[in-house]
Amino acid sequence: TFNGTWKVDRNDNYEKFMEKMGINMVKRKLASHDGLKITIEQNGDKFHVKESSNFRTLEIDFTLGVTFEYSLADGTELSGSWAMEGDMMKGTFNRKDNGKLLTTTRIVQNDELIQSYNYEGVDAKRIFKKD
Ligand code: MYR
Repeated sequence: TFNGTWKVDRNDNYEKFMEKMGINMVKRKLASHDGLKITIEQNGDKFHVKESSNFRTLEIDFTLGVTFEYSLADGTELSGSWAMEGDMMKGTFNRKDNGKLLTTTRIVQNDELIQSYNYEGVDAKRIFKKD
């Protein structure tokens, strides 16, 4: 289950990923130590996610398979949706500014939530532990 509060523990290739996204070095440095915490409440197809980091706090509701809008901390807007594939969440989003695809997955393994990201051929991961 994805339910619970998850705090980022470590990143894998996240700075390279952000560079590909066009985020400048100062912001990348800050973002790689953003203390991101996410609280996930799943009820069937419906999710409520609370996000908090050094940058902001926000709450978002979405339903699997239903398109919604999401803005990154730097203001970049995405539009897309999450789907469930087995025990993996698969997100398919497009940047609104250039139309390019950003894909992401979430899976819980060994008490860790692993979120992967892909943009323009660059893969990254953020690994979260139960808070
Ligand atoms: C959620 O489920 O937490 C809300 C929706 C998340 C949408 C996609 C997340 C992609 C985040 C990419 C971070 C990139 C930073 C450069």
